[in-house]
Amino acid sequence: MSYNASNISVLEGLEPVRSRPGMYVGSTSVKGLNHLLYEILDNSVDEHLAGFCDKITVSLNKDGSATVIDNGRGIPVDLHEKGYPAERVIMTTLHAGGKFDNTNYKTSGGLHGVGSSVVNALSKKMIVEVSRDGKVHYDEYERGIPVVELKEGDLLPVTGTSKTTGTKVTFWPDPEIFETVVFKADAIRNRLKETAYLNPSLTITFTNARDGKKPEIFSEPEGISGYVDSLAAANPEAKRLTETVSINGARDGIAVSIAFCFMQTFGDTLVSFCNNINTMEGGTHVNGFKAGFSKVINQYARELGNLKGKDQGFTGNDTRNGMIAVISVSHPAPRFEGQTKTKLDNSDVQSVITAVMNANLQHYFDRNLPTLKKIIERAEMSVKARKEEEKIRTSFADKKFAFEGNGKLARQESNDPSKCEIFIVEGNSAGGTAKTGRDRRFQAILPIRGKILNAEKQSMDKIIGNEEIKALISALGCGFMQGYGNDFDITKLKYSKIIIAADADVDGGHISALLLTFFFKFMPELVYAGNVYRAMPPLYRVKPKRGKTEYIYDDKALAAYRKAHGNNFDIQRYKGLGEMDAEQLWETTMNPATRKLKQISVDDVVEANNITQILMGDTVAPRRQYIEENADKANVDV
Ligand code: 1YM
Repeated sequence: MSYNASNISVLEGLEPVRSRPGMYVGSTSVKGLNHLLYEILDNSVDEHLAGFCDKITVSLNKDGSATVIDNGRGIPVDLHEKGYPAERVIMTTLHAGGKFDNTNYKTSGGLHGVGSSVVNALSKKMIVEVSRDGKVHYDEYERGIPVVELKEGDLLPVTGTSKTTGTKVTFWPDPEIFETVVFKADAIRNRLKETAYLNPSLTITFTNARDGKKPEIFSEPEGISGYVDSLAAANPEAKRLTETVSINGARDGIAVSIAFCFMQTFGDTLVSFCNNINTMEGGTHVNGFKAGFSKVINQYARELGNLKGKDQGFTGNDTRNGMIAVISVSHPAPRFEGQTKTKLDNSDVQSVITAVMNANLQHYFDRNLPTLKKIIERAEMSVKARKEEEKIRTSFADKKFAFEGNGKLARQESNDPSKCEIFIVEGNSAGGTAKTGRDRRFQAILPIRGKILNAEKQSMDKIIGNEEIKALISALGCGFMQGYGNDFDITKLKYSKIIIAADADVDGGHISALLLTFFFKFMPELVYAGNVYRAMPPLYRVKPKRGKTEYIYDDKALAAYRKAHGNNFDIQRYKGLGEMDAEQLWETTMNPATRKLKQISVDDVVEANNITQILMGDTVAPRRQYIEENADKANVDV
């Protein structure tokens, strides 16, 4: 490849991306890798939002590349003012500004094609094929550098004819940049499904050539109300109390879509988006929704006489007990804040939502009184339940000391939370070994027995009545939130690391999935703040005839070890933590100098939630399939 003048400027242009990839795609782990695909996808979704595309195809190919195809207008290929085809400028300029900086352009979080150049820079190879004006225009890059040489004024080579228009991008992520170049298909699948719900007139086809299954088609004409229905259906044990209500409105250039229903469950499930970005941490749209909803319900309750003169009104939580809601807003200039930059910050959104709720929700309830009455009944029950809970809570607080004293929690000596860790250890025998093996100066051990309750499904009193959960909440010292009387306070947390130590098998994976679900539901801040970890115990212990014992943490490492040592070694497979003696457990899993920990992120929780749903749901087939598919894996990575 020769470096002409344009190549050099390209190199300079994309250089920052290659030298600091984390700045542009978050990380060089599998998360950053998936992010590459989302950047390209977002450009196609933007084209859909602009009104020109209704089909997107995403494929994970056998050769490790990924392809995204849309049937939009096709990226412009005419000569840009710099004398090169617009496509080339878009793919090689970090902040494609000027002509392309169209601020009226609706966006799905992608930055008007800005993301494409980042993907280009971080790909070993990328091919762009644009169908436009009856032709297929071709361009190709390696690590961001054009392979097709163009002189100033040249157009892209034409490789064929086409009756349709659209863009096809295929890229091979660069193994020099990423720790792994194997996309996480489940996360991509979830993302595509979510995108389909948020864009009801879009059809997305997903092919994962690696699993040999048929392509999946995601088309959700019901939009977010279909999303609410699918969340409701994910909990088949729970009875539905109302149909799904849709509220739509727009004010001051901010569009609002809300769908909700009520189930006979405890607490609420709110899923929110701004410009198609999942706002995991909520924000002004969620606050506006909560305030608006509570206000409308309280007003009606007084009008209808359910609340009388001096009665205290329903709390927001009372009015949302059992609610599943999806809130989606689009904003011309969204700002995000929070630990993971997924909390909407624009204050104008709050008043717009409250206003839309006031007008449109009343309009709905005036015509659907039975639904309103069910919701008010539910709120009344919630008030009763809340008072009961408060009683349980007080007695629970009184008994706190008793749990600590019941011999389960092995406390550490230090009282400095920043230095202390707690291991939540599955099984009494492993718990005993961990108590012996630990460094008691700063490590506490909490053994838990069997499977804790599924925090997604169980009612509040069952959860706080569960011995394992009581011991856990009590040990952490920071209270817990959700539901009634929120006393969560992260500053009271007694440990800086909460480490889940479960067996490296399907059951262990399940138990950590349940614990993660519990943490996220009742102490989400701990996850956001990065306090929750999973211990990564080894799968094997190997000892050659001559030479020292080593621990092996995954099957890939074992294969490498076999290559190096032939079959001349003894091998012990650990089926569970309980098979290690105290010294081994310390060395492999607990000693900060030698152990491996995985910090739990919000993404892990999302996945854990999916797994818990598969494993705990009523439907047997997906559960059996999951267990069968994972039975051979000693380590289910949740
Ligand atoms: C598989 C990835 O990038 N599709 C795509 C991108 C663009 C357009 C159409 C497009 C936009 C506009 C006009 C416009 C992009 N255009 C630009 C830029 N799919 C994919 N489809 N014509 C076509 O925004 O006015 C950047 S991306 F910069 F030209 F606007």
